[in-house]
Amino acid sequence: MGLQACLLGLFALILSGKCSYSPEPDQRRTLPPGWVSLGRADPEEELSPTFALRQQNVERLSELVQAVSDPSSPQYGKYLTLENVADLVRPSPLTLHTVQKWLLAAGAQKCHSVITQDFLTCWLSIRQAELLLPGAEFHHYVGGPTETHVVRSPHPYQLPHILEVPYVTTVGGTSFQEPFLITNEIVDYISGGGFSNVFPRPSYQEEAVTKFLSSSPHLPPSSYFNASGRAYPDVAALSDGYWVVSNRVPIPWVSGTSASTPVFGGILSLINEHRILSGRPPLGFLNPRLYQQHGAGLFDVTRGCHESCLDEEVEGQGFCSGPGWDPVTGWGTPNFPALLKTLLNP
Ligand SMILES: [Ca+2]
Repeated sequence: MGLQACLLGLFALILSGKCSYSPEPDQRRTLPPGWVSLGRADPEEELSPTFALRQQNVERLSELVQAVSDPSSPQYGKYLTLENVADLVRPSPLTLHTVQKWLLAAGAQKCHSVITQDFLTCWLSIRQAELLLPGAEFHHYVGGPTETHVVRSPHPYQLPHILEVPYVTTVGGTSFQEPFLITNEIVDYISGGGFSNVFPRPSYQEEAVTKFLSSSPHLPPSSYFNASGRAYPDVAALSDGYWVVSNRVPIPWVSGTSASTPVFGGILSLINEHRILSGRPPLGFLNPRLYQQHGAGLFDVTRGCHESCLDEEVEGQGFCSGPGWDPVTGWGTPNFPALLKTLLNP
């Protein structure tokens, strides 16, 4: 009893009318390498899932995010306080009442929220949680570098909430053309990239994506991707051949965009440090600026394709990189001195 467990996978996404209240169709349901199942959870065991509540004024918030992220706007860098955001997005009394009533009726206890009131965490038994979320069946898993214990449902479940997360900068992967030398970067075939089935294309991407779609000589068949969706990645970084040192043990040849993403995040943190030292606000949501600047400060990756479906029609052929933005490496990989220069002001 009282096992601390958390649920991070409670994503209910808007899927253009096809599948309103279920997880994204390509959500991973197989165990990642290094994780093992310990079997089904005891029905009387307790867990504390977190629920995302529908926010208010999301369109207004979107306009404000656009204004503070757009270097040509007088509002650029003038961020809202958490209290300002809370006043704007706090779920309506009806939403709060409906969700609280739904959870309390299921037996949820000791619920607590956050300042914006758009997340609610409650304690439930496994039995209650499985009744609350039709389709769910909770199991114990253990894995990862620190042998973490988690409780997850390997089966999809229904959930009457909506959560939106399109405000992220996504990072693709590259490898060196000659793997044993620091040479030009080309596409790492494992790089993620393509088009969202969930989120429409944001306005800041319009020019870059339209240009790519009209000029790329190697597009997959149009039935294989949603050309009007939010395209990704936005940028890229090396994702091949890292040495990771964990508990003083060096592990060679670590690869993947889980390596390139923190590299790009670290570089942006360094740039933010320079901005703060010179009296500027941090960069905030980068994407509008990134696309307005057409990849200034980044090395354009123009060679290589990533892998796609391994079926007879496309035989693994995904999108290919090319001059300028592409849905494999975005605008390219960081050239730190140049990127710092271009992102330091205003
Ligand atoms: Ca490119």
